[in-house]
Amino acid sequence: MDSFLLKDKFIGSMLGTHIGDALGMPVEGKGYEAIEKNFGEIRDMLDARLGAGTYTDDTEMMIALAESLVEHRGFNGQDMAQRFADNFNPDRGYGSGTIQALFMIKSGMPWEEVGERVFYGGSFGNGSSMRVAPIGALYYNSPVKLHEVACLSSRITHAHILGMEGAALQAMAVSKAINLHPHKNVDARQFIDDLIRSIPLEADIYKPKFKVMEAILETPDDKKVVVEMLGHDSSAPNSVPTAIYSFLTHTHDFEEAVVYAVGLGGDTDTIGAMTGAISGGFHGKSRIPSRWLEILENGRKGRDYIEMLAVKLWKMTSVDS
Ligand code: F2R
Ligand code: MG
Ligand code: MG
Repeated sequence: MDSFLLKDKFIGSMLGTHIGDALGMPVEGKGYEAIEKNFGEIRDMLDARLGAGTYTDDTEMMIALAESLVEHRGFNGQDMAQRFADNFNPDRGYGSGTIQALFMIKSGMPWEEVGERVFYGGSFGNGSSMRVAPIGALYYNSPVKLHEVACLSSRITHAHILGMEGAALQAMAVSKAINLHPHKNVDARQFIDDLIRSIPLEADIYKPKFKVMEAILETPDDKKVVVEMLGHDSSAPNSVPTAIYSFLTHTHDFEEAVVYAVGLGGDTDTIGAMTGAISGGFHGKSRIPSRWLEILENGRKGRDYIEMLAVKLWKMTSVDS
């Protein structure tokens, strides 16, 4: 692939996370009917929490994950755990299990021991899936390494098999999107088949979900069916497939994919962030609406900083390959 297209896709995937997160943040927890009734379609970033265009835990954790990959030129568990804890701003809105994990890390517990203590056996929340865009990018041409690092990064806070498989699926979906040419049509069934084949799925939840997804590919407008069949809550099994579906039913346009994801209601910032990561990896930054890029928060660790991290990851792939 052309190196500058690849760079655009790395940036698109990480800024896509920020955009989906910020667009969905003001309506997180609301149902699709309430969103429709009160806002119609959400196409512009609303003022809530820390302001219009600001990010939540989804992007804050993605930044920490990327910082660690860049600093160590790959995975380092103790460093990544420490960066999650150091970046933690409770005002961004974190899940209860992840807060528990971050306090264990802050207390000095080794990273390998933390994840399994959350919910006595590990969390299957989507907190480890929402942050993996940098792994999907860095290992876009190394699926075995991608799988290994996605699972290890999940284990820090989400050691449950469903949490780890969710993170691996989301990272693999980002990498597959990066590998596709943005001007060519995407074969949704092929994408799903490739995805399932790329990840050794032990738990008996994701494969049936992908079968259902194939069956409802033609009916995205029936939000009731989509939400009932795929889910929209903050567990990984009820949100990672939903994000992949949002991308696959709207491959022609980044904006349409993310607006659709947020419109499904429920965990809107996170399903928006994961859809934005996949769709941004497919289209690249250059096909993301400028009005969205311009409104993103841009302080010390904001839009430009995220772009700089994406560029560093892209440079790592050209040096190492
Ligand atoms: N937390 C939020 N949003 C609400 C913020 C409200 C806050 N009061 C505020 O306004 O500031 N969003 C973020 O949380 C989600 C990611 O959650 P994460 O990091 O996975 O957390 P957790 O707690 O580990 O898992 C989420 C829920 O899943 C259920 N669950 C997970 N594992 C379980 C297990 N083994 N047994 C039973 N239940 C389990 C629990 O209900 C967890 O709370 C994202 O939406 C992000 O945006
Ligand atoms: Mg969030
Ligand atoms: Mg959320």
